[in-house]
Amino acid sequence: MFNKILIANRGEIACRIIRTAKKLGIKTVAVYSEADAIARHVALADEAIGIGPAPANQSYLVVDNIIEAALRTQAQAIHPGYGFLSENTNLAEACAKNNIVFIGPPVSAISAMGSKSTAKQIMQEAKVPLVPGYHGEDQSESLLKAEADKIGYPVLIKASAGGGGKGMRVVEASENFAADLNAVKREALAAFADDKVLIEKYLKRPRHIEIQVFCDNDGNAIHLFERDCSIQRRHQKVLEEAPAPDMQIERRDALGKAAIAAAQAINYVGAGTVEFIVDEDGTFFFMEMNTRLQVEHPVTELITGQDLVEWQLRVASGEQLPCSQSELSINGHALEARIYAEDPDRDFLPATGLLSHLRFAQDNRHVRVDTGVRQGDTVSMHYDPMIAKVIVWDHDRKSCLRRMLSVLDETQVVGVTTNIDFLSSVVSHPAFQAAELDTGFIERHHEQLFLDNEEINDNILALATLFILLTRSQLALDKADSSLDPYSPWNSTNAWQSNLDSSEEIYLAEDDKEYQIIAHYKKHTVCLQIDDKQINVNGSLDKNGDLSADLDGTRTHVTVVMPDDMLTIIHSGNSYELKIINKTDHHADEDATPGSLLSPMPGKVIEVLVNAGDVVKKGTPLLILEAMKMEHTITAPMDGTVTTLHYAAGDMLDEGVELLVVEE
Ligand code: MV4
Repeated sequence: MFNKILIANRGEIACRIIRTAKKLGIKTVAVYSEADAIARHVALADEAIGIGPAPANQSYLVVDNIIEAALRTQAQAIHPGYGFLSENTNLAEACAKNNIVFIGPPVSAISAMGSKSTAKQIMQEAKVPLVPGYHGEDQSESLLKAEADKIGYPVLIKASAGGGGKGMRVVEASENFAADLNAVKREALAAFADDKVLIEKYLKRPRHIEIQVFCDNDGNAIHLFERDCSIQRRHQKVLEEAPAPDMQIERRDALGKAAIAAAQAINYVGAGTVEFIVDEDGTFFFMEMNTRLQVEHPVTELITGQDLVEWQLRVASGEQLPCSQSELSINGHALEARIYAEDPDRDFLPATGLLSHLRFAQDNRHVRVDTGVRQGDTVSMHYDPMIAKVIVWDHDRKSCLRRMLSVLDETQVVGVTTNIDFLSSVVSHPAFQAAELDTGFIERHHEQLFLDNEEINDNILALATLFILLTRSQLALDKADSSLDPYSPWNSTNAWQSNLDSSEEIYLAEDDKEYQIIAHYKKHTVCLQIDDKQINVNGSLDKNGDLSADLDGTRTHVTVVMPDDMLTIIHSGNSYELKIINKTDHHADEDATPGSLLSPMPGKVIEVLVNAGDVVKKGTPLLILEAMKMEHTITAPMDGTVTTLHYAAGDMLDEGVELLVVEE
């Protein structure tokens, strides 16, 4: 086994790998960009080496910098995690040249799976089932069209070099074939500099089922069952579970055998995932093989009781697989939810910002939270916006889902918008509960999954006001001299007494809606008047800032975070944001220039689609922005003329800057 390894990654996966290394007594070296100097993965590692500026292509993606860090610290092996250089043959080759072990498969296996059509060719020879289709060398339009006609419509045209859903088009009928083919070729050439395509029968409601495989250097190969990853949005997985609901034993066995055949066809070594699409009748077809450890590996760990990173380290150091196929079995059910900094109501626009408050459920036998951030860290525009993976285990699927909902309710993030409520909507949806899973789930149930946020109600206003009054009287008490108070400093009765028989007005605002609350101080409580309703309130603040409140005799417990004049109340999974309005120096926000379009996030301008002077219609695409692997199109808010353009393709921008102006 190694004495010291370097982790060529960041975030939760770097932390995850360090955890197992520590367990095995292996020293760890972290690498970090300038944006990550005080990141959690750096703090957890034994040593850490800076490898360059924040943009990944100047740090985490620079092979030479990673190799140099490993040589300098005398790390014997490099674990690439997922993403970044994990499926990059240059890193694997550079490792070999420098006598460092690459914790991953052989270069030949990575290359073999890099092209979709090569992969399909190999799998066909290995008798792994493929979607009926064409993946040959002849790319003439007439031949491709003849193949499509033979398969029968609808067909799917895929870019051979594609991935992650880029460069794909469904052709509904023969007469559309030529136009769709040209569109895919154009996209593929622009995105991958390679316009080779393949054609497949289009499956209407496929499930995404993948098999975890593991191979060692002695030719042993086993599988660790399946994961169902059908719940995706824009080809990004959102929820993953194991085992797949309703999986028959015979089918699992057949999938496992096919996955092992796929791995052995390319002389695989280490952890790999073979992805299949499964038709409505259960027929399965090879899709692609991922030659790395996957984000969703924890669900497999929870149902098998194995540590896959430990397996990777053992196999990479030359040991045989830790157990045989017959020693593995499925125990219970596991579900993973990916918590992202993003806004589901704005088409999952990535969000950035300071995590001013962050609280996760406690890890235990049923709950595991894998994260790379702590309270006070920043989600920046430079990397993937995933905040954490929440993974739960229970004896059966129903209990597992119930537990996930309660763990999501306990997850508190203030400072950046997240998908937590959206995840809860998916998990509680009757179709998800009934395991009606396929890759179109989110689109099909769109209406019900994007319910409006909970409305602010009188109780929330009362809780906010109570928190403000208690915090303020606490500050006054602290000032007065806490040593004079023999009782708890949070004793609220004392606080009220100084204000006996007086009243005051508190103003709170949500967006442009303003609320007035009048607080009448009584001997032991405060009576809050909100419109014509009265609520008697009392309560106290805990050490961690949580509020225990009594509203007309009903006790509730909420978390309140108040950096400056923004107040966030987190109450059983819902959070409410209110601004505290100071009436004495209140200025109306200055109106932005009409027609001025602001950048919704920090990012890079990919393309400017209009020129100054162009006449545009409401909804005309004007400019394409990219941040954190996602593209966003800015469209005209009304009919008008483009008068000012501030940026060109390639420019980097901050959030909130004026991009261009459209005048009526
Ligand atoms: C398909 C398909 C239907 N029929 N192939 C999307 C990403 C790429 N890796 C494969 N994908 C698909 N291939 C045939 N013949 C539907 C998809 C697909 C999909 C697959 C897995 C997970 C999510 C998906 C979302 C949309 C479409």
